[in-house]
Amino acid sequence: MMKVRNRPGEVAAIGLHIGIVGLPNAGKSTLFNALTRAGVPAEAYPFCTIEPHVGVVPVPDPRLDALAPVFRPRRVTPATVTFVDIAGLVRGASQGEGLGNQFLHHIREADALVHVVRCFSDADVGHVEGSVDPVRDAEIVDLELVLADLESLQRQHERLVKAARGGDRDAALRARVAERLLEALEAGRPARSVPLNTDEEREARHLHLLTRKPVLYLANVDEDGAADPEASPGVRALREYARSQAGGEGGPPVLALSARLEAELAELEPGERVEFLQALGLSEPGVHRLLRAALDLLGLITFFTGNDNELRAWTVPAGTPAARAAGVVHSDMERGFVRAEVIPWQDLARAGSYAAAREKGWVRVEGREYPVQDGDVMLVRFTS
Ligand SMILES: Nc1nc2c(ncn2[C@@H]2O[C@H](COP(=O)(O)OP(=O)(O)OP(=O)(O)O)[C@@H](O)[C@H]2O)c(=O)[nH]1
Ligand SMILES: [Mg+2]
Repeated sequence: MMKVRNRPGEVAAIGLHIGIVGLPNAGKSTLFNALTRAGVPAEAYPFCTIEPHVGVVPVPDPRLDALAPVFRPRRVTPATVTFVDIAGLVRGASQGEGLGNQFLHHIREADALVHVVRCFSDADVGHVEGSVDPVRDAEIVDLELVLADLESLQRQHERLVKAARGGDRDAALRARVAERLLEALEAGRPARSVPLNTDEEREARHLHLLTRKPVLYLANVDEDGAADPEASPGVRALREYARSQAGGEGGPPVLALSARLEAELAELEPGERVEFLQALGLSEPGVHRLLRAALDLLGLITFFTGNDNELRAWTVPAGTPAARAAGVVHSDMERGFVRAEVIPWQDLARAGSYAAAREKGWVRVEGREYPVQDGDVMLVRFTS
């Protein structure tokens, strides 16, 4: 599977890969279905999902609609996010309880995690812990991830110390980073809570820790609470819990939606969907918010390329220089990069055509080091 390297210095590939985690019956498969409409069975019994299901989801982007009349392209290609629906995890998963080991294997490959937390109350849907308590549930899953990292990092640390004694300088730095991360994990805190500089971060990346991956808590609320999820005490408690992980300020984002409602919405025709949303007092499907939040979570921005054949959205880490961004489109474009002609999407949409935009002086010429901005439309001049 293609991976995004979430750093300006590294090559970004096309899709990013998000693992959906949470307790059994939290609504992971239901959310996955809403995202992908793949029709994965979502049943009211635990461990319905045994093999991970992978779905590539286009990111709806109104900016593409605004740009389409400029290019009148044969096809429009949105950015995509790949979701992986994973079997539920229970207490003791890090020790191999439930489907623990398989579960952990699948999330090691993810670039980020969406942690689904049950906030809905439904007597027909069983709860492995016997009651609905979002913060307790989130803590169970988070603790299993910390324990899994602890075990893996202790093993890696031993090896690194040996290698460092043998004179391996890189191993020595990595071992020092591992020690700082171990300290946090031993205190029950996720590895992401440890601030690292760029060099240390590179070393940490090689340790493949689950709790160093960016995470978003997805509060799965009751259908009738979907219009005003902030009113739900569970959602408020979950926000408090997320904030507390960063010492009261910031912390992982929390997003609320009703997975079941979203899955129902996904079944409707576009026209019906708009009516249904209006009737519910919602301006857009919650999964659209989730997709945008997923891009944010990985620090990704979107830029556009267009001609009469294809109008396309691309995602790269914020701060990516123009030449490297061009390389995401085609490696020849990076190798032979001469310059980029850049215009913000609103300006191009307003001008109506490249020619008109050029006449107005709205198209800028940028060099290889120009950091691409979210919403830029880029025309790359290159020699092949
Ligand atoms: N009332 C209500 N029920 C929901 C909601 N989301 C999911 N459910 C129900 O909860 C049950 C379990 O949902 P799944 O999506 O299969 O849960 P899961 O997290 O994938 O579970 P495992 O695969 O066993 O880990 C199903 O019967 C869903 O219909 C919701 O927002 N409201
Ligand atoms: Mg499932």
